[in-house]
Amino acid sequence: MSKWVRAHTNIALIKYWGKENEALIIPKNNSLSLTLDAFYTDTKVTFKADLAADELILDGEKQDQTALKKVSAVLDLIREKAGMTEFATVESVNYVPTAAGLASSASGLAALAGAANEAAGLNLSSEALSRLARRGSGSASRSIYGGFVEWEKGTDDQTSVARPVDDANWDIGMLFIIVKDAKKDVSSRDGMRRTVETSPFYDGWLATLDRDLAEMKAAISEQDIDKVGTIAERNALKMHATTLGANPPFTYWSADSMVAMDAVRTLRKEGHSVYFTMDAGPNVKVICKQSEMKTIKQALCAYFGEEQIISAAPGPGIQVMEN
Ligand code: 2P0
Repeated sequence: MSKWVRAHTNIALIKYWGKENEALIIPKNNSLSLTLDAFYTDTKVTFKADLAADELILDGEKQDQTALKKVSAVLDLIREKAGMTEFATVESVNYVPTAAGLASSASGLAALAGAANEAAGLNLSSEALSRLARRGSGSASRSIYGGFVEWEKGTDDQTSVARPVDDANWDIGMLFIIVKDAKKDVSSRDGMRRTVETSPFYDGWLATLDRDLAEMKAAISEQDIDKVGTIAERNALKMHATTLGANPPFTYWSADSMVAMDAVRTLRKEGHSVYFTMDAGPNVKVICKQSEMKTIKQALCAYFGEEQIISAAPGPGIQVMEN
């Protein structure tokens, strides 16, 4: 039966950057993220006998073929499993502050996997949903679960799957700094491919990941925000360094990203537990204690407008909505 399914976004503390297998979206490395409550996507899938192709209606507007590509990749797998041939209407609503410029593929494709499962009546396990979401967008595999989640790279379609690590029910949260000059010249899909193929720094990145991951898991089990933040920050900087070595080189940073990173360093010198991470865009995410979030946000208002800073707490895994 068609039902609305909600999935929240996640931000990686150990980044996914590069694919071992492009067709199956099997990554080069394990990644580890925190699911957050501030941004989410609601999606409903309806299979219809009279459709000649899948259609995606996002925030009330019908999307073009490019946007449909990832969606149909997931729907094709569902049709195959269910032995169905009908195309589907996918209705999706993104709950992301307007013009935030935040990627919604993680929450979007996770919600789609859940909604397609409901519509086809497949009753798939969370693990199967994570695998399915992965085939739409790698980071979506992690948004099936709440709290801290690890996506194990695996070696094939079956073993490349995310699993919950910790419910994050402790004093940790994230502030999103939405920088004004948001631009995205290079999609994450193209960016990671170019980096794997051409950056001499890519092997260096891969070489240090086992250590970062092991230390991150230990820090999470100790609920030590300073260790979590230190490892996340250095991991993000290494990921972004690989893009500078690519040919042609590129960066996701803008001048405002550097202002934000510097502000975080200044606050840290003043004694706060604050650390940053960044993804395939210029926005900066600040890891801090939930109990200190108001103070940190206020301090960041010296550099950015209040409307540019959004607070987030750890969020839940996917949910089937009752109406
Ligand atoms: C992450 N990113 O771990 C990393 C960090 C961006 C930087 O996952 O090609 O949209 O669909 O698998 O999942 C963004 O990449 O890429 C991403 P595809 P995806 O969150």
